[in-house]
Amino acid sequence: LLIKPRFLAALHNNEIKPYFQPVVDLASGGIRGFEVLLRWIHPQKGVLGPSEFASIVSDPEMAETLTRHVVDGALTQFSRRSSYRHETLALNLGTVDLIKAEFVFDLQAQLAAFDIGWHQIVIEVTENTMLGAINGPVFQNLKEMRSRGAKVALDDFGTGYGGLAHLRDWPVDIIKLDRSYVHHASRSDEDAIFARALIDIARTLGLEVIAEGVETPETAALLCALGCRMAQGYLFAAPGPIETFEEVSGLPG
Ligand code: G
Ligand code: G
Ligand code: NA
Ligand code: MN
Repeated sequence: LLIKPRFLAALHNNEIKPYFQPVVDLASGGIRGFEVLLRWIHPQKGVLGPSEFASIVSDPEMAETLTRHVVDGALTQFSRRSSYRHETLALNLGTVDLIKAEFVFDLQAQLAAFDIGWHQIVIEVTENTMLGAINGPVFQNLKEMRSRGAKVALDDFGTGYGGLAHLRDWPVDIIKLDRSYVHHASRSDEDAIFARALIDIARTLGLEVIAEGVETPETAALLCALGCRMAQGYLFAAPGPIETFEEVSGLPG
């Protein structure tokens, strides 16, 4: 009950920040873009992720303020990079964000203010968001953003129900291979079968694949061999303030 006023104070005190994690080309190790991850830099508890204040993230009233703050901060910081025009920016959005009729209109204004193109934007949604969205306003907004050049990524692919069956009909361009499959993949041939199958399905459907949670060079090499081109993970960089990545040019890969 006390979390809302505490959270509003945190917003006011600038404790709520966008962190960034590089999305890397597995073959070259170069940065292709960033995923924005919400963080609460709590003065007592340290750096908190959204799962530690999930009730706020999914609250319709709070989400509006929060998303505006995080997206605005992310676009501001991203657009200060000298190389930003050649990079993508992935935003995690929930049903509460995407269901608003004016969502695309608002984001259009924010992008224009920072001279960022729709083709640079990736909208990350979960299977649950998609399952609840079929042919409703969330679908309409995703389709509208795709028609303007944005891409839609299905997050945590392989962990939900029904994702596989619906994949062909959903307005999706990218699947993000969940890190549970990625971690297992380098342990044994048997475990790699699932990663291989999911990558093959995605490629057959003409979708890009981004592997999440790549922590070792062995995993990176295996994913590359399986035909996955892009990845994120601690091997390359943990999420952090965007200044962290200003000088990075030769990541391992
Ligand atoms: O940051 P962490 O690795 O704990 O992320 C947990 C999940 O929270 C991620 O899967 C991501 O999809 C989601 N998430 C991160 N930032 C945001 C945000 O700004 N808004 C929403 N709705 N979800 C987010
Ligand atoms: O829900 P989503 O998949 O968008 O969230 C990504 C989460 O995964 C973030 O909270 C981020 O901190 C975490 N993460 C990013 N890279 C790695 C990694 O290499 N290993 C692990 N275990 N977690 C990671
Ligand atoms: Na995500
Ligand atoms: Mn994910």
